[in-house]
Amino acid sequence: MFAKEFAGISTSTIVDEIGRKGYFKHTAAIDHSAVDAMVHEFGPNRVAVNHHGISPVCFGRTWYLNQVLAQSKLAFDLITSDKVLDIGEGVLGEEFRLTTKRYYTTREGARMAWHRDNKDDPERTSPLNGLIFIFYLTDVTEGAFQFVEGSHLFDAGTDKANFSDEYIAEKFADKIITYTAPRGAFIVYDIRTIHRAKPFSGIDYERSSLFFGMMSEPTLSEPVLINTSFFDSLDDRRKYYLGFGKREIAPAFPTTSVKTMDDQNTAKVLQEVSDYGRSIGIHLNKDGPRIEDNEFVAESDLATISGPRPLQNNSGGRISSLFRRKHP
Ligand SMILES: O=C(O)CCC(=O)C(=O)O
Repeated sequence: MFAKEFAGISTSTIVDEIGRKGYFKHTAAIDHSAVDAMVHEFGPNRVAVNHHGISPVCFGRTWYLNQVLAQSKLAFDLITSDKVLDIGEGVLGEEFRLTTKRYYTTREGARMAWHRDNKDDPERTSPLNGLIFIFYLTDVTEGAFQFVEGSHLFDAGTDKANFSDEYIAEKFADKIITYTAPRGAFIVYDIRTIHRAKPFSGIDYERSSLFFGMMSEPTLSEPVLINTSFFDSLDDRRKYYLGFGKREIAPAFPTTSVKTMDDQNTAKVLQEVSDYGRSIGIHLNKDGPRIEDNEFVAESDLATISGPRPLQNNSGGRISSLFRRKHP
């Protein structure tokens, strides 16, 4: 999966550069064929209604799929690769845990504040050691990763983890690096670095990336779901890294609900549900859904549809009647 030239760069070169500069980047870290195959494994970005499996969530103008280790074998192989783990060990020492991971797609209008990642509270940084890896999965011409060079080492005048655009522009304009690069490029940086994804507007463009982080602090991890078909054994280093048998305290990022969907996706979900509803005689009017009189599936038919035990009715027949509506 790693491109030849990148695979040939020694871990010590990468670790030394992170030590000196706070980051290391390479414009051709993974082959385009592996990038495309990974994006295919992640699947399309859409809100899946009543669907078994891992699916993305819509958070404003950004799609997130947090459980990448359950969804993509290539992402699993990359995140648990020797190359990644050796870099982690070189910078953080023998024990470090995967704290966060996500496949995400940023669309026009997405906004992210300048921030540091060494925090367990948006208002305060903490003395945490860690690294973030970002792999670009689309050619990044807009919405690129931006960072303030050297900011992992300096006091930014506040111990807050988030900064306003004005503050950064005023203090550090000459230190901002904007990392536009082709798909397959990557950057790994110290979590104390001040950074953001550059906002963009007025252009129909999407940026997709794989992002994951590791910290020496062992408890700040998000929940990890893994597809067990992706490996047949794991060594102790990987078991620790993935948090086998360990507790985690961070919620899966980002926290979402029906209210975090943008207007377009709310409309799409409503359309999908209302098209289906209409096809079985449920119509939306100004007072809410209206159910036409219709024929219901017999209890015995339901048993064959849903398995040996029909759904239990604990609401006076109304809800289970809905479940039993016959398809036209
Ligand atoms: O994707 C980027 O450019 C930055 C992402 C980031 O900082 C974050 O998700 O916290």
